[in-house]
Amino acid sequence: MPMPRNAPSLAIDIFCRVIDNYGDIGVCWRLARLLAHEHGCAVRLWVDDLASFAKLCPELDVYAVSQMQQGVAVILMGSDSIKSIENKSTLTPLKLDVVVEAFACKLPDAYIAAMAECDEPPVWINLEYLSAEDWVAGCHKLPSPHPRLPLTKYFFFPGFTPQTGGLLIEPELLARRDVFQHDATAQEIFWRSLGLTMPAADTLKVSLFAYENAALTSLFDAWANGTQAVLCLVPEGRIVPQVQAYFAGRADYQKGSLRVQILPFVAQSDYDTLLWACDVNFVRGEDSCVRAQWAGKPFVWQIYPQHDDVHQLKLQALLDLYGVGLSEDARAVMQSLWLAWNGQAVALNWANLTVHHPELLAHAERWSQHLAQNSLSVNLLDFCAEIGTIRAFKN
Ligand code: TRH
Repeated sequence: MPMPRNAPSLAIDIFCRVIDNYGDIGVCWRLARLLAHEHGCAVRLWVDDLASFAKLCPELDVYAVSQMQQGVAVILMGSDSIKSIENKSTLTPLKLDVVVEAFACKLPDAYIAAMAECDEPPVWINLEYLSAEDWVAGCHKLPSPHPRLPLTKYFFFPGFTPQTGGLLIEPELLARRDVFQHDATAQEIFWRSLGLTMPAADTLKVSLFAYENAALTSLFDAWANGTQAVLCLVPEGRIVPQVQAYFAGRADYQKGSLRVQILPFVAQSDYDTLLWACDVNFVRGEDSCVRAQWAGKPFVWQIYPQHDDVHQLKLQALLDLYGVGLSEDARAVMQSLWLAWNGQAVALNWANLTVHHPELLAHAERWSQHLAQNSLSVNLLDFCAEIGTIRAFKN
């Protein structure tokens, strides 16, 4: 476990309610570790679903009401912990500096009341979902005064431009990625850990983390019928039944040029290596989408579907931003592949991606370097300092 760079300076509570899948806890767990390890904060992560959390952090004790994990205090948000908040014994001794309410998950009423009674109430942040849409810059850092109590909540928006809160990134992440990508021995060890030998240099290696997807058959057909060998690695999850149906009982999961391997879901800190090792990554939701961008490889995003198709606007917004600097042809390839993978009536043309892969690869690397200038954890602590109600600040 990395050690904090300095002694703890800020006490921070993060609240997370798991709505669906792993994105909510994925973002909160990553933020919690960053604040603890890199900024020396004393972090408590309050979460209502330890079973989902344990998929990302296998060492977690799913029966413990409170426990330390990797330098973060993890507290189960259940009746017992709420009672202890009502006694105020949990809140006051820590002299909390910052409270992060992730994705408007709604803090317990007793906790809000206790915050209002503090001599110096903590800075209250609502960490929002990630979007590349233009309106985000205008809403980032907006205050929302509490209707009754002397408290103000601030909206904090992650994003891709300097006018937003940036993205979660660990220091040295890109350097570690580069070392791995230039180290054949480390790569061999990685492939062996999956029970595979290192694929031949001309094999296209793809990771595919996805929800159910109607375009899967076209994609697999394109790979199976193509001339290039494709090794597709599918982390355990919602798309697996479709993969099994595609191979219709063939245990070897091979068809033409395509070979598929299902992988066990790994700890969050290990998922990056899979993305670094592949030539193209299919990702979903929010956090895996960001990690694919740090991998510096071409990626295809399956966005979390929302009602009224509002997610399609978010999808297009990232496509527009990401596409700046690409040739028109390469941009069109990305556009059609992403739209086809997200249920729009567009033909899925894989061959075009292969043609433009070198350009897309160089672009992905540049994009990762560009985004890395804007760290969410640094921005978040700077913002708390700006508000000026806290006593000690980041390192
Ligand atoms: O699981 P998701 O689909 O989560 C979604 C989105 O976050 C969406 O925005 C949100 O509204 C919805 O949930 C409720 O996708 P996401 O965000 O990529 O989260 C997956 C997490 O799982 C991420 O932190 C990476 C991690 N992961 C592992 O730890 N190990 C693995 O093997 C894999 C494949 C992923």
